[in-house]
Amino acid sequence: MLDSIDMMIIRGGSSKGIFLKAQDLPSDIKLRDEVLLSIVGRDVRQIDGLGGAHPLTSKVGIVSPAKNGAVDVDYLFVQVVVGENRVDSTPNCGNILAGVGAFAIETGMIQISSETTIVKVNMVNSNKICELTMQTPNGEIEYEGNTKIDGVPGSAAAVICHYLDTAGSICGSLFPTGNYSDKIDDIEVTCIDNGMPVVVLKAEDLGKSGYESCDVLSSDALLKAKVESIRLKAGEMMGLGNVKNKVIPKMTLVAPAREGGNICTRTFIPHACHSSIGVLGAVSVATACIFAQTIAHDMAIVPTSLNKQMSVEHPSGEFSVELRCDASRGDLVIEKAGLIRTARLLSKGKAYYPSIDR
Ligand code: NQM
Repeated sequence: MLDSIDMMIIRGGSSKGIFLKAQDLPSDIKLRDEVLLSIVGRDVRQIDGLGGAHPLTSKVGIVSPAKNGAVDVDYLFVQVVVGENRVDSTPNCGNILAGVGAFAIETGMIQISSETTIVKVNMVNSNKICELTMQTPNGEIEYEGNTKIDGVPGSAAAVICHYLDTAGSICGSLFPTGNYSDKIDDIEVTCIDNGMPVVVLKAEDLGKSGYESCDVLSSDALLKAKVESIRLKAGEMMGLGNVKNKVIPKMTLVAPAREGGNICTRTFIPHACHSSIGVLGAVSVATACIFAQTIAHDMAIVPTSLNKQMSVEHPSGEFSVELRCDASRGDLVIEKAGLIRTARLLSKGKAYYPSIDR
């Protein structure tokens, strides 16, 4: 017998996810994860589920009215790990987050206020806050618009995202190993967490230019083995424990920008190469660039002003991040990260899945 659950499929930034209300899911986490696996798909093709058989289309956003009155909604991100019949809810996802405002408004959790509506989101994975400004003219959410983002065809209405205080989101501190750089497997790396735990490495240290296509990098077994060996050690050093079955830290190879940006990237998430770069991944890499002692700083172009506009080049274009910094207390502190995404409702209805004993 099949059970069913209300759901929406929403493109958030350059990812696509299934959005569910927390109240419709079992409160027991093991049961909840079984339901998610049955909805999204357990095998490598996700043939018996709604997922797209790729890390960027195998995602779930679970949303509920906020427990804490200072924000509007709580959002838990769950990555369904393609082909491994398991989920990982340790990382956050800034792309799926861009769809949370639409889901909250579409479900009536949030009322539209004026031409624009601000939705304050508590990101449950990291317990950090992001303010989303949604375009809501004429009393309804506007999906169409002129904003283009790399990795998504066409244009759509902007979702303006302001992340507050993301340093140490999962690892507890911005530089979780206590160092600006570390040597792992004889390679200098910077381990950072400004919203997403990321290990930054120079592409040249791995024998790469950093400008290779995603397909070339994803099919380079030797490179992937080297990167994974560093990742497993970095995970322990970043306080994440054994990360073999986790999708964090992400691994970003950097090289000097060559398309007018500030830094060029190729990111493994963590085993496949990302066709662009994740939102919070980009925030973390841009942050690594601005600290003088990291391995990325010398090859990056870093604005001198405290409002730093950083264009992070990636395999399908660039990702612009604005880092608002404060240096008044000596050390550089990043107060806010601003960026623009778009989102679109793709489908509304019910997902069906084989009954799971509650
Ligand atoms: O870093 C991909 C994506 C992401 C996550 C990943 C993301 C983020 O492109 O905030 O958005 O790193 O697995 O959606």
